[in-house]
Amino acid sequence: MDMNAFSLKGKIAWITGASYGIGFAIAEAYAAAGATIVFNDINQELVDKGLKAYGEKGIDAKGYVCDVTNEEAVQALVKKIEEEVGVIDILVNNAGIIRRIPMIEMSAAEFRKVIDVDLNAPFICAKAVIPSMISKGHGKIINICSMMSELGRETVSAYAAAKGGLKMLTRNICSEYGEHNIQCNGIGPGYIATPQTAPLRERQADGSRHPFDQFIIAKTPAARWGTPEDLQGPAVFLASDASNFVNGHVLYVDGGILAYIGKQP
Ligand code: NAP
Ligand code: GCO
Repeated sequence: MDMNAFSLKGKIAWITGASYGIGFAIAEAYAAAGATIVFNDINQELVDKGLKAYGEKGIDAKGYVCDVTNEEAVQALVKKIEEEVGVIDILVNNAGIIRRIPMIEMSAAEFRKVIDVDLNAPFICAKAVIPSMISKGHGKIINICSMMSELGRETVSAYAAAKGGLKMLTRNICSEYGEHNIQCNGIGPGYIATPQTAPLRERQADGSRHPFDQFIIAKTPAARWGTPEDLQGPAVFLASDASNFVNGHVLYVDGGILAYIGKQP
């Protein structure tokens, strides 16, 4: 086998919401594999934060302000990227939000906001890049799914509905555009230590671990939270030619959570 199949040399990768966290880690890995990095975030402050962070890693990333829920803005951004950088070969739909609210206390507006960012926006961004991928004869779309693409839990109804939908959007893009040599797959991270999960890991007043932290440790065979770096290898694989016959799949990178009933208390 030619191990260059795992290289991203000469490829342009757009990772949404990638100023920090999982998106940043994936972009860092893609740069190491040879890709040109393009990212966006919701405001200039975050984009500047990202540009500084990429620069400190020696990565010449291109950063843009764009709200991925705004189809007009996304269409304009893709056109600008194609003019300034080139045609996008790899799209990672990473931008996301979560609102942890019991369903009967959640407003419809709050529910819609989560669906808008976590499901509608991946549709909008994929729709914006697919035509040029078809013209170019290849493309990779990677949707960042979740344990909640498979499981529910209290207070995350909107997020689970969105991430479950994102799994099916992944399968549908595969179905509709696979004949154009476009592969659309998902990554389903387990519980990863990022700002998004920080509230679930906060130390208690007495210095003990957060109950949810202890719960996740007991539910994970690896007996630890994941790190954004744990996602880098799977993300490079799904963006590379090494996965050209992998399509419509969600690769769970969860330390074994989905396979495990959990350690007896
Ligand atoms: P994060 O810390 O919340 O980062 C998400 C990024 O997306 C932030 O920079 C955020 O900006 C940005 N964003 C939010 N709304 C946006 C919009 N409308 N337009 C553009 N950018 C927007 O999340 P993370 O933990 O790195 O997770 C990244 C992805 O992985 C998300 O899709 C999340 O659902 C998923 N995920 C996370 C975990 C985990 O355990 N951390 C596990 C499974 C899946 P702001 O900072 O302004 O919000
Ligand atoms: C939560 C967490 C999870 C993680 C991730 C798990 O409140 O349960 O935020 O949803 O973010 O999605 O895969």
